[in-house]
Amino acid sequence: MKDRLNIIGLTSRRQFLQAASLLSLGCLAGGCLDDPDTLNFYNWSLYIGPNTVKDFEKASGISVNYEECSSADVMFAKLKIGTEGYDLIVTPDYMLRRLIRQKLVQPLPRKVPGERLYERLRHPPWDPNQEWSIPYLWGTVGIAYLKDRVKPAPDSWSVLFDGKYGRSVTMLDEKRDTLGAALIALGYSGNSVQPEQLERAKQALLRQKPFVRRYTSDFIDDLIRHETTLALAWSGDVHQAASDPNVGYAIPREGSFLFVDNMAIPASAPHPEAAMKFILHYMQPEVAAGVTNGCGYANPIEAAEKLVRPEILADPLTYPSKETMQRLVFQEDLGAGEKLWDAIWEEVKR
Ligand code: N2P
Repeated sequence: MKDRLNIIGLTSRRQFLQAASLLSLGCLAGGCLDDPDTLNFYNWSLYIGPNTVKDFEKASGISVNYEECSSADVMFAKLKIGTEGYDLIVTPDYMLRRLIRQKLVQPLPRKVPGERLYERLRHPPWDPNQEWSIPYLWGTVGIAYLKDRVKPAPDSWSVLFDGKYGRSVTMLDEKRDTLGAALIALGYSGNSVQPEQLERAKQALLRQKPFVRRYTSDFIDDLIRHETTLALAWSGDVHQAASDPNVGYAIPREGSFLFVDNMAIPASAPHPEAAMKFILHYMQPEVAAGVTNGCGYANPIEAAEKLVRPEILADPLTYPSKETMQRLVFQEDLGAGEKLWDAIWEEVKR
C-alpha cells in the first residue's frame, strides 16, 4: 500500500482515503459524463469570480459542475488513480510538467490567442508554446499576520519558527509551500532535493510543531476569527481576508515563491471541447479581470489590466513591486526528489 501511495504522489493513507472518497463523490456519481453541454471544472478553492461560472453558462449554454480542491497532491492523486469526469483542472506550474510526462493531460484541442498573455507569460518553461495549458492566475507565498499582535511586522521566515506567539501559527497543508518555506528560512533553495538540507528543514518543522495550531490551506477563516496570529499564506486568499484591516501580509526578505496555476484538460476528459470553450471565454479581458476583481489573484491577460479595480492594481498583495518580484522563484518539478519530500512531509504531519 505504502509503495502504491508513493507512486501516485500521496504521502499518507489519510490523503489516499480523502482522494478515494472524493472520487466517489465526484461527477461519476452525479452521472454527468454523457451530456455534451456539460463542463466538469475542478478548481482551487477561493479561486474564481462570483459570476464567472454563471456568465459562462449563460454565454455558452454549457452547464458547469464546479468542484473545489485545496491540495495539489490530492488533485494529482485523483487524476492518477483514474478519476474520470474532469474536463478542466487548474494545476500548479511544477505539477503540469508531471501531468504531461505521465500523460494525464491532453494537448489543447485548438490554438489559443497566446498574444493576449503578458509577454513574460507567453513562453513559460513548463509549456513554452501553450500546447497543453494557459496560465489561469498567479500569486505569491508569504506570511499573513494580525497587525495588532505581531510587532514589528514580520520580515523574516524565522517568525513562523521561533515560537514567540505561542501555539497560534497555521502552516499550509501543502508540502511544496511549507517544506519549501522551511528550506528558504535555513538559507537553502526552496526547491532543494539535497538530503542533508531536507533533513535540516524537517528538523525545523518538527521543532516548530508545538507552535502550529494546524496545517491547513483554508487559513483565512482562522485569521478572521483571530485564532491564528501568523499563517503561511497565499496572497489572494489573504486579499479576501483583508476586509479585516487587522490582517497584514509580508514576503520575507529571504525570498519566497511565485506560483502560476494553469488551466489544462485531463487526458480522460469527457468534454474537452467544453473545456476549450471555457479557456477561450476566460481569455477575454473582461472575464479574466472579473476573476481578479473577485478573488485578488492576478490574471495573465494583458488587456485585462485596465479593467482590474484600481485599488487591486495598486495593492502589492496582488501585484508585488519589482523589488519584491526579484526575491521570488518558481517551484520546480522535483523529479526523483519528490519521494524524499513526500516521506518528510508524512513524518512532519504524523
Ligand atoms: C487559492 C489557492 C492558491 C493556489 N485558494 C496555490 N497554488
